[in-house]
Amino acid sequence: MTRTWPALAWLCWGALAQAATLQVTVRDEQGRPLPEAVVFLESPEAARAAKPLSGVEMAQKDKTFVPEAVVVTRGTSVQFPNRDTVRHHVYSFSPAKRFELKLYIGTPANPVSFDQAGVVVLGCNIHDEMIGWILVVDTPYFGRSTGNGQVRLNDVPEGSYRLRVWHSRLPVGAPALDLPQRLEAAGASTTVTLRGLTP
Ligand SMILES: [Cu+2]
Repeated sequence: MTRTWPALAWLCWGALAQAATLQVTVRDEQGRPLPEAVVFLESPEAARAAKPLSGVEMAQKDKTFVPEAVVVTRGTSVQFPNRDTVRHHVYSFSPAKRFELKLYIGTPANPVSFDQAGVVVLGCNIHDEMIGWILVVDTPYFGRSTGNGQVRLNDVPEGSYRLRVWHSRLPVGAPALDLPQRLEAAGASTTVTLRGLTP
């Protein structure tokens, strides 16, 4: 009889796990606040809680990707509307997603589905200067740092995570920073430094 208690206690604890807030400050190697860093929390539970996003676009306007970088959850389909009058030919050779959208104007009929977590670097066959990024994450807990280098992740269940930090100025192919992060109900705050950024 008493043997069932630990299991019951575990179930109750799971149901009562409280949502907490993680505050992250991201800095560059010189200690300056780093805007536009993507911060996300990974765990097996987070992967199970992640759902594909809807209505995500990576447009092209004035021969640039707009926005320059997009964060999506695994399984998200992304549209690539061309808002220029010239044709684009968007491709990626990244292991997380290889694809190409051959010369087109307007919006290609089929969105591109991103089913594997990782960094997808986008280019255009016609315009070499065009570069964009799609960061595919396997968690619903992500955010982007503002001008002061800060990110708040709200409503995250307490638990043990891997704190990941990525920026488009990391060298191509470099993995996101990866640190253990414990989150208690009272919340937590931490400061991380991203090294090796390109100018
Ligand atoms: Cu182009």
